[in-house]
Amino acid sequence: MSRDIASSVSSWELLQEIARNNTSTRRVRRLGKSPSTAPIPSSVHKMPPDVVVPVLLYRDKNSWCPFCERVWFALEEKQIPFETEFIDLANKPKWFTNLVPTALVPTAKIKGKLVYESKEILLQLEEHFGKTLLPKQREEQTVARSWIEEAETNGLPAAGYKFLLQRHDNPDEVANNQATFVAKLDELEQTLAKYPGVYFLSTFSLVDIMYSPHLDRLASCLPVYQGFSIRNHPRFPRINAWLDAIYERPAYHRVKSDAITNNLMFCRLWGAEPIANLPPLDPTVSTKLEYRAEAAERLSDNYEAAISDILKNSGIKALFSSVGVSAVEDAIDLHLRLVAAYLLHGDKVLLPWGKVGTKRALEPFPSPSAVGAIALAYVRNRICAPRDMSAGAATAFRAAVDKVLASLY
Ligand SMILES: N[C@@H](CCC(=O)N[C@@H](CS)C(=O)NCC(=O)O)C(=O)O
Repeated sequence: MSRDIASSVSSWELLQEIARNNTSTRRVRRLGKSPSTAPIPSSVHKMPPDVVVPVLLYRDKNSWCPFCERVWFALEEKQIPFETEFIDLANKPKWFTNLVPTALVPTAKIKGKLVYESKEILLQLEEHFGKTLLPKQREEQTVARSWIEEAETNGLPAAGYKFLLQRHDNPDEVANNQATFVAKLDELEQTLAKYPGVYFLSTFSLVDIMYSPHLDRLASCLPVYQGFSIRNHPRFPRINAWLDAIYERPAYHRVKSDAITNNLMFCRLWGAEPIANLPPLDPTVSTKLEYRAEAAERLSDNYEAAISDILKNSGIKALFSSVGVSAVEDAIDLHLRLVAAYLLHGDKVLLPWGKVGTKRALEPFPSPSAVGAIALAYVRNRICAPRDMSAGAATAFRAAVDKVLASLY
């Protein structure tokens, strides 16, 4: 890294100030805890300061559980203020397993009453809070309730995940699983035709919320794990129009994961076998200033936790164990600031430029570029949406990391 670049990159304070002028998104810092930040519900400003928040949501600490996403989606749609308690599912605390008979998330305390099972929580939220997500007309409401049950029992998500996770050494099984899932999608396509408009019923409702986390994950991941695309498939025009409409909802933007998080999670948690590379980053998302500013704000607010995570988990520490950790930390810090600066200023920021085959002097040991390359390659895939930032911001972040990485050698 040339000296002039190192000295020209802004401080974290300045980067944060610029980022905060361009986004109103903020998170709560959770010092020393995992996750190190948590989103602030969009409705929290509605609460008078001395009133107890009416809903406590117990959810997974990766913020990736599709059943928790249903509840979070409804809370955001209904603008209910809530607090979150994160549960480590790999090591559930005793108080949680004593409290909840199923020991599963999501669980909620609604006005002090314990409710578990995502569907039950959604229905209880309807009982207690206005801005209903059930149709007002009685007949349609009866249909809604039966379709909510159906979403639990019709086996569509299970068929989708079975197909997704099917190993490729048995092509007949892959074909069978695909056929079963396609038949389920055909049924869903028919159901979507029953009411006018893009949603299941004549308005957006809990039925949409029951399906959205599962269909979003399956649509993101089946192309990578089975070469099967729901998106733009001519057989499923209504499902595609429905997905487009769900993606348009601001509340869904707050709770959804991006395609990279979804794909990495299936590999990490269930050992799914990819047959294609990770999908490209959508430039219509990664170039949006609001997402770029949010990503820069997240990074500038949380860089200390990011640096310690990189040091601990990327392999850098062992590689550079013979030199003091502070030089390594400085190099990581500099490259993260470069990413934040690029997010905020785009190509007005001069990136390092290549060193391959140049006559420039060799870098000192530890080479800042080598440290930066490892750190950036690690954080690119370490970022998890919406645990660390929104899906849009994560896409902008990954694109900025790619740009800086591509300039290092
Ligand atoms: N039917 C439940 C399913 C919830 C569920 O499976 N949650 C998973 C996380 S995605 C869980 O808590 N897993 C922990 C475990 O199995 O011990 C619901 O709809 O709430």
